[in-house]
Amino acid sequence: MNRSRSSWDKKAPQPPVTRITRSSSSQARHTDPAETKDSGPGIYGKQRKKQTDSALAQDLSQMSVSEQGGLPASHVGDCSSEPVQAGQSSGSRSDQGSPTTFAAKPKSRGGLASVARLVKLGRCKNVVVVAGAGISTASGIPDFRTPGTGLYANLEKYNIPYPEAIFNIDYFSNDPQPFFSLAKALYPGSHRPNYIHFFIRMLHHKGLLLRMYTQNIDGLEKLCGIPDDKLVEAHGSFATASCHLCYTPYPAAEAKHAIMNDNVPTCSFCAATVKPDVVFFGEDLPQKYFLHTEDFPKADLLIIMGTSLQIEPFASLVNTVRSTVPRLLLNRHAVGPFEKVPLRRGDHMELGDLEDTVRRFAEMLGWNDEIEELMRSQETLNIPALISSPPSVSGQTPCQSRGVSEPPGRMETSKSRPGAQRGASSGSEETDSETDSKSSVSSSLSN
Ligand code: CNA
Repeated sequence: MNRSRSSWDKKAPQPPVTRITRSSSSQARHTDPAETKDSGPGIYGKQRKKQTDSALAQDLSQMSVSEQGGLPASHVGDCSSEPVQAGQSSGSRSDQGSPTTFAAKPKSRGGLASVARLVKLGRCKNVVVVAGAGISTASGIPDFRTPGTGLYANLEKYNIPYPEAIFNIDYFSNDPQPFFSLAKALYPGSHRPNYIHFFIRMLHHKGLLLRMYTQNIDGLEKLCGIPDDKLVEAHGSFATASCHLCYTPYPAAEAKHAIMNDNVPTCSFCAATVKPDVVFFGEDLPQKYFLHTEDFPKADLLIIMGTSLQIEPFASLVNTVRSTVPRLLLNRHAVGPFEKVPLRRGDHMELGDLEDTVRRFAEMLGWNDEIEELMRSQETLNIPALISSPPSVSGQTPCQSRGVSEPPGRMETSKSRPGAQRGASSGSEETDSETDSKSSVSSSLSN
């Protein structure tokens, strides 16, 4: 049994949280913190029911049932100015027999303009962005759950018993090949940040971004220049790698080299399989994730973009801003608390294609030209690779290094301790040198 799962199973309340594992969110999806009393040890230190991977499997099958009954996502996406049909929303619970069933339709209330007005009035100076795979589909990276194009709909080639097995740490321990096959497609290097990433970078440039919390593992936030101190990669990234068993760090470039060449990188300390520090189900979230306890109470605007809010504990973050704080959902369909009717006072959503929506938002804010200029200047630069080429170690491939002793210091990392920090410091992979949010966009990019 892995260490995370065992802590999840405990019935007794836990001491103040020091570590959190990734899980699906079938129970907490619609709940505010105050409503989670019956749930087991979780981010609020209250009892939370055990979450299993099969719960996610159930969610996924329920979702496909609901999608059959509704419009395809592409059609829903055409209705950006229309109220979303609860039964048409691929993420809606209303047609899934869920206890949280809503007869009425969540309404889009011209929220984009209202929020743009607040920003222009200077009322939003601590903006928190919560993002998911939907911000990167415009870069050509499929998300998980979009019917037809999402990774979960296209997993036949990985030969796995159920979709989320690909991110299950126990499954990986037994057979890393399915994840490594997927990793080859996801490894940073072949995709570029898109308009949405640069919009968030512009929020930072304007001095308004308190923090971006992303579930994405594609590294595009960093590539577009969002500085590390403004970014929480809650589900890790490919920028570092380590042994999945003893957590001994492993050179990320060598891990990439091995995986891209269909080899299995192995730990030089215990010979177990090395994996990129992407957070699997049942694994700890990075220590940096806990910044949310400071950030969310401070936020004066929350923007939620391109996520189905299905993965806990990340999904519940959106319920932790103050009740007076406006929340703006930009997505193809209503998700999480935005499926409730009526919407919470101060909640706004704009449904449709995310890139189109963000462009309109940027135009309302008068930022479009600056973003375009930023993107143009970025195009002329060679985007630095987050993971550099592996150093040549006397012709050895990483796989051949099995059994080679490491310097003793290599074991002295936080990762070798239970509940230790995972990926909190992204260390040498940093690309960002922008520390002054007011600095010139072009000059910071040319550095
Ligand atoms: P998800 O569950 O696939 O949800 C994505 C959401 O974005 C859905 O609600 C979509 O409808 C919406 N969406 C997708 N494309 C668009 C678009 N063009 N316009 C508007 N809305 C759109 O993915 P989540 O991020 O919610 O789930 C979390 C998982 C996904 C994390 O653990 C990630 O590691 C994982 N993931 C990441 C990537 C990446 O790094 N790019 C890719 C695939 C999966």
